[in-house]
Formats: sequence, C-alpha cells, structure tokens
Amino acid sequence: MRLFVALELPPEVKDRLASLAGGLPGVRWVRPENYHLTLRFIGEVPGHLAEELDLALAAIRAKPFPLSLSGLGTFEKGGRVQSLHVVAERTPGLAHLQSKIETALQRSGLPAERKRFAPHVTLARTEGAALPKLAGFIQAHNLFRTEPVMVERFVLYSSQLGKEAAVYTPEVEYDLAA
Ligand code: 2AM
Repeated sequence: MRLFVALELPPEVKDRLASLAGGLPGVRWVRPENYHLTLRFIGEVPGHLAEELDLALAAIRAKPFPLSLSGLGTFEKGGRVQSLHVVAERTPGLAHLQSKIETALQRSGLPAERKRFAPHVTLARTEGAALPKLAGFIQAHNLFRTEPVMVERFVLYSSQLGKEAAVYTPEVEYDLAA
C-alpha cells in the first residue's frame, strides 16, 4: 500500500482553494476533492507494517488546534518549478501533531523523514507553466488567507496513482481530544 498521513480540509476551505484555480496555461490543477495537508508521506509499505503504523498512530494523544492558510508558494527541483501551493501557518498545535506522528512512525520502523516539515496544500503541478505568469499569479493572490478552522482529527490515506489524477482513500481517522 502507498500511504500518507494528512489533514482533510473542510468544504469551506476547499471552496476557497478551488476559487484560486484557473487562469494559468500549462498547469495541472489538483481536483478539489484531492486537496489535503500532508503531515507525513509514508510511501509503499507491506500490509503487516501498515498495521503497525496504524497502531502507532492510534496511540497518539494530541489536542485539537486551529489551522489557517496564508499566502502562496512554490517548490522547485533541478531549477524547475514543480508545484504551486497554499502555505499553512506553522502553529504550535500543527508542529506538535506533526512531530508526534514522526516519532510514532519512526518507533514503528520507518526511516526518519529527511526533509523539514513545510506545511502546505498543493494547488497545482506547474512543470508546464510559464514562469512570469506563475510569478504574476502568486503576486496577485499574495494576500490569500483563510479563517482558522479547528482540526479535530488526522487521517491515514492510501493513494493510488492514476493516469489523470491520484485517488486518495481515507483508510483510518484518528480523533484529537482536548
Ligand atoms: P505534495 O502535495 O507536496 O506533492 C500524497 O502523495 C501526498 O504526499 C502529497 O501531498 C505529497 O505532497 C506528499 N508527498 C511528500 N513526499 C512525497 C513523495 N516523495 N512522493 C509523493 N508524495 C509525497
């Protein structure tokens, strides 16, 4: 199974994000039903390890916290802009949950994540976009903000890569409790 741990986004946030999509030739917009905030990408794991990881995630105790999205950014690789995202504020509540998840998964045998956690919601794959257009788009939407929403759970998703778009299936939900 190809797995990742993420936050789902409420419909009002997805609607705001969807309102940003459009007006950039050559980009592939993420479908609104696929918007999510990844806390930890796990990747392909055998079934028995998936069960271990589920047990470890279920044992996490963390409190609900507010989540706000604020501003746009891009990720680059080899000098190419690969994706466009909305930035999530790196609040103590979000950082705490992410670090608990990282610790729990490492204890269950996953290698440490080497990349620093950069919370974001991917809006589009941008390999085919013209850079000046992309820069203009980011500038135009620089003040994009969402009202804080309370995060009450996190989710273990499976991902099936498709030709057009990946299909993400929520496998297990873990509630946060005050
Ligand atoms: P992205 O949105 O920045 O591409 C499911 O693939 C989720 O896991 C995506 O949100 C993706 O982030 C994230 N992810 C992190 N590392 C990944 C990797 N090495 N391969 C695929 N997805 C990864």
